[in-house]
Amino acid sequence: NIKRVDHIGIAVPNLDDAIKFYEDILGIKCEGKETVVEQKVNVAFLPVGDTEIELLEGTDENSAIYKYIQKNSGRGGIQHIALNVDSIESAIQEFKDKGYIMLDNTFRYGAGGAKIAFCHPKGTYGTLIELTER
Ligand code: CMX
Repeated sequence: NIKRVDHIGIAVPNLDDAIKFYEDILGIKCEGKETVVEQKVNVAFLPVGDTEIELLEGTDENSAIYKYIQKNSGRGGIQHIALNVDSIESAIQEFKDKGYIMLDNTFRYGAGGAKIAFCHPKGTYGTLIELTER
């Protein structure tokens, strides 16, 4: 029951610098910012068609985003792809039944109040996949 790519999560060292690049060079407007305390991220939303680019800056050194950027020579890059599902609870159960390693056994609330759950990149050919229900 995956309907579309909900968003692409891009880790950046500095949120405002990255927003400036997307707005001034690519002409994609930032339509909001939010801090998600539980995920230790500052997020900027840049809608493109029926999907969104999500720029992510870590709020401290324990943030998954901060670690990801450290591993990528300080530059950042695509950190995750989020897929939109009808029911996150049934999607989590279905993935687990099929033997996938879920990082979240129950959903959490992420940016924009969406219900989210992550699949470990080891079981997904190297891409961190986020399931999202809006
Ligand atoms: N995409 C693909 N592979 C990744 C990855 C990513 N984003 N992050 C880490 N990995 C790989 C590492 O390269 C490593 O591979 P090797 O063992 O082959 O070297 C492996 O996964 C384990 O990495 P690690 O450094 O030991 O583990 P981390 O402590 O960095 O944790 C992960 C990795 C995915 C478990 C962690 O980032 C996580 O729990 N992510 C889910 C939450 C999250 O990403 N939140 C930020 C976004 C929040 C939001 O969108 O609101």
